[in-house]
Amino acid sequence: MIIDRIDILHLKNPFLHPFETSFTRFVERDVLIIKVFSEGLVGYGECKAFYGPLYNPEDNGTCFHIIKNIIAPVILHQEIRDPADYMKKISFIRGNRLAIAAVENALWEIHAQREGKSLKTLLGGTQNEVKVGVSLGIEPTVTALLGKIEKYLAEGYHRTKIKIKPGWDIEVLREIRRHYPDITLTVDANSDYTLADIDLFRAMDEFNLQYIEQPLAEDDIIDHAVLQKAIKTPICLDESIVSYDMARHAIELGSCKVINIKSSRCGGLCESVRIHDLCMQHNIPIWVGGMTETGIGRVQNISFASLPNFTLLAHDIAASNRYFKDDITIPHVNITDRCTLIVPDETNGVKYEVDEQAMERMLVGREVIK
Ligand code: OSB
Ligand code: MG
Repeated sequence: MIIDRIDILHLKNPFLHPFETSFTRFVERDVLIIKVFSEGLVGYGECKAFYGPLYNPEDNGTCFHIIKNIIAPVILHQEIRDPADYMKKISFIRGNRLAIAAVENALWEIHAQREGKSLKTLLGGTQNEVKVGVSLGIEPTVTALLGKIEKYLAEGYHRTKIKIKPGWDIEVLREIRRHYPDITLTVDANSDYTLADIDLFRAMDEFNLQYIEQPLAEDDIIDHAVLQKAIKTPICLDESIVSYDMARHAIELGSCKVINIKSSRCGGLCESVRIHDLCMQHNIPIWVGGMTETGIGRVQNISFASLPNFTLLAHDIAASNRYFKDDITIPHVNITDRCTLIVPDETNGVKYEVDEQAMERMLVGREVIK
């Protein structure tokens, strides 16, 4: 495929309700959509960065710079055989994986159109349907959080994850378990604790959590290994797993028993399929994480979640209406009555298209690179 043009669309899609984590309170999805043009075909990739470097070191500003000034000059008007060839051509770039992944995801879409195959088939997906869980933000009161839990349990979500931060943890869990002793429950700390909190995590063992997600620093796998040895509850790493090698090191060190794979965080789907395969060899359960993405990213996550080792755990790929009134795919991402998502493939007729008009409604800026 010859790359003719790359547009970077800056959109803002308001959240139905604010989403609060240990690192910020989101009120909208402020996002870059990468639109790649190639010989009459178009592919879209969602850049998963946020308005600031809050979750990992990148943000929309750094991604815009890397895509416009570093990646585009290397691939524009060049022949790119496939996404793997793209990864080779930009392999001189250190870090900046969200930016690399945004373009990689768009190239996968063009590649799929050229091959006449679904993304699921190209990635080696085997499942027709995947299970979803919900991620719930920090609320002003425990009562408000219990109301949210009730709402999403009624919709059938297979796992409830709550965001925690110092001061919003043990007591909240105690209240949740008093009301819901048996639900599948997890917590996500987004790196807000240190090894000094080891007793607090020991105390969490009594709540029968499926896993504790990213308790310690985003760039740490040493302290996580110490913590994992001190507690019974499995640690699930999110932020720390940025590559195949980090996953390999974390598994070797015993830093976690579960991994959440976000293809964006790991520089794209090529690298993420390798991490999937590695975890399968080591019996490490995995699930697909989310970044409150728009429909474009959500649909690509569904295809990735169809790979064979994604069986045990529910994914953070909620329905569009978990976060948004408006979305940029037709149809919006909707869950089935079993709270699953059907994976688009060549045979089942499930198809999502990008809603250009919806993108125009949300547009706050456009950069055309050619
Ligand atoms: O840590 O998994 C996370 C949202 C934004 C940034 C980081 C995370 C999250 C979520 C939401 O937990 C997952 C989703 O529903 O998209
Ligand atoms: Mg997380």
